[in-house]
Amino acid sequence: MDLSGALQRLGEDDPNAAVAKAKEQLESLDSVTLNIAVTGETGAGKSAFINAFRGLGDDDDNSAPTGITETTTQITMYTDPMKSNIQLWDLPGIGTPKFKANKFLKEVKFETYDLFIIISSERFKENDVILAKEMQKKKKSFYFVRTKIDNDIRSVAQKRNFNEQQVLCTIREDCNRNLKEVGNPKVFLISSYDLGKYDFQDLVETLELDLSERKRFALVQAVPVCSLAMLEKKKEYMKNLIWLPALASGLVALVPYPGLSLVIDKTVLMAFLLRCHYNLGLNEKSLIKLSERMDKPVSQLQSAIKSPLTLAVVNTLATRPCASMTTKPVKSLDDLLDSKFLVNSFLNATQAFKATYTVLSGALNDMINDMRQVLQAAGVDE
Ligand SMILES: Nc1nc2c(ncn2[C@@H]2O[C@H](COP(=O)(O)OP(=O)(O)O)[C@@H](O)[C@H]2O)c(=O)[nH]1
Ligand SMILES: [Mg+2]
Repeated sequence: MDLSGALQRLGEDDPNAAVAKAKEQLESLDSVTLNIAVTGETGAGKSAFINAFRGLGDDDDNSAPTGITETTTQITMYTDPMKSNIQLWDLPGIGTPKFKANKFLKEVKFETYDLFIIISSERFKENDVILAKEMQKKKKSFYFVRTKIDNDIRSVAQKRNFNEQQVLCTIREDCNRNLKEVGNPKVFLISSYDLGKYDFQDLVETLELDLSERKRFALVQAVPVCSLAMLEKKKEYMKNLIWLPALASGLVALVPYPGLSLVIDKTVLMAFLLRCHYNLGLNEKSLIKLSERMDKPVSQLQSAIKSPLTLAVVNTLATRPCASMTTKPVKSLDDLLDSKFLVNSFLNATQAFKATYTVLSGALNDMINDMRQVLQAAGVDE
């Protein structure tokens, strides 16, 4: 995209106004909230699903307590400290004494949520059907998730003639049989302990289609990078965003004083790169989670990060130096960006936009490639 394309996209002729608008849009990305309600019987796997969605394990700080004896009787909201605009609500099941079926939706204030996820670890029951029908009446979006699929697979994996696809197909049919009254909805098969497998990607893609553009972005930004396919999805979203920081960083550039050449506002670029790095799961905390989940040393994952740019970003944020970085000095992000812009000032806004856009595209590609290597080093998708 070039400058005129970016201006067109914003619907703004005046470059100065466009820069301000681009900044505003960048900031507003995080102001849209997405409220996801998760309900189902006690023990169905609601809390584990919420933790997985937030990229947490069940034993992490701030994770939702899980376990057979851990009955959710209160509505609890969970969020990610870095993405607090995504709110996951752990709702008690419809059948618990506190929430009678017919009053359930009213009592949980159903208008609060963008969508409901109805979870079961077995067949869907009468309560699930009653709830879904109530939501249909109220034109509320809901999705059925059949969880703990890993258990189902494990229990039959030793059998002769084991065929995973066939097992999944049988579970799906079994679920559908009980949901006929709701009009044969799609059932998503999931393991909260391995979102990279089964239907999690499909669930995210289905939610995407049903959400508004801004909520869709919030969703994709929030989900953990659990597979190469999810990484590709995130890449598309981030790529489509580059024109915004490229434009917004021109604040200084586009209000030149006579005799003063144009400069680029690096703080905007850095903020964008840090956002990408976090969304792609390259941050320290995500890498540690991934290493635990895949049972690989975190140093092995960290040493898969090779590009100077990603290393600079990681280093800017790291609370302690990474093993892979102790051997060679890492350039600071600031210096690195300076070296990417061969000239520090530009004669016109079109040039400045083009240069910034190119630098950001390259940086995003570097980070994507690094994360791909990290996933491979972790053994994801094998
Ligand atoms: N194997 C496996 N166990 C799960 C999964 N989801 C939940 N569990 C287990 O099922 C039990 C109940 O889960 P929990 O999330 O506490 O259910 P909740 O009462 O609906 O919140 C816990 O012991 C979890 O560890 C899953 O996807 N796979
Ligand atoms: Mg629970």
